[in-house]
Amino acid sequence: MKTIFRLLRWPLGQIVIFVDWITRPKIPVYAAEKRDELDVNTAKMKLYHFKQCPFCVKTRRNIRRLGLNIETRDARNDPQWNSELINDGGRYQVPCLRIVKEDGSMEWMYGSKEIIGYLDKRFG
Ligand SMILES: N[C@@H](CCC(=O)N[C@@H](CS)C(=O)NCC(=O)O)C(=O)O
Repeated sequence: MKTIFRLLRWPLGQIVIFVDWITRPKIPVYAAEKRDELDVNTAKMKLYHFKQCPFCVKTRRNIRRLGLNIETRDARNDPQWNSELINDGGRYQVPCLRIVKEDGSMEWMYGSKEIIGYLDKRFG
């Protein structure tokens, strides 16, 4: 059973990516001033993710819908992001949003629901 799931995981993940691609939300266009303000704020955020993870797809779609530029970091394939997520974040789970706060401290926010709720509240 485990082997079947492993074999199906990749094609299913590709289907998720394809469906996401054909139904992508439109990126809103902001006035230059608002765009700059958003970019300054989101420069302090990084999204640790897996390309095929459905929770990450959901989170990335929300980021796109809000028109945010948040750097994504592939925590499955890139050893640096993988190790940062585990050692600094504390858990090997994606999506995870790393936020640099006003005082310079770092928050590692786990869970698609929490991340989407936070971004909606802050930028929606
Ligand atoms: N409740 C979490 C679930 C996240 C989750 O299950 N992520 C999976 C990938 S789809 C994960 O991080 N798995 C770790 C692993 O593969 O070891 C959310 O909504 O973000």
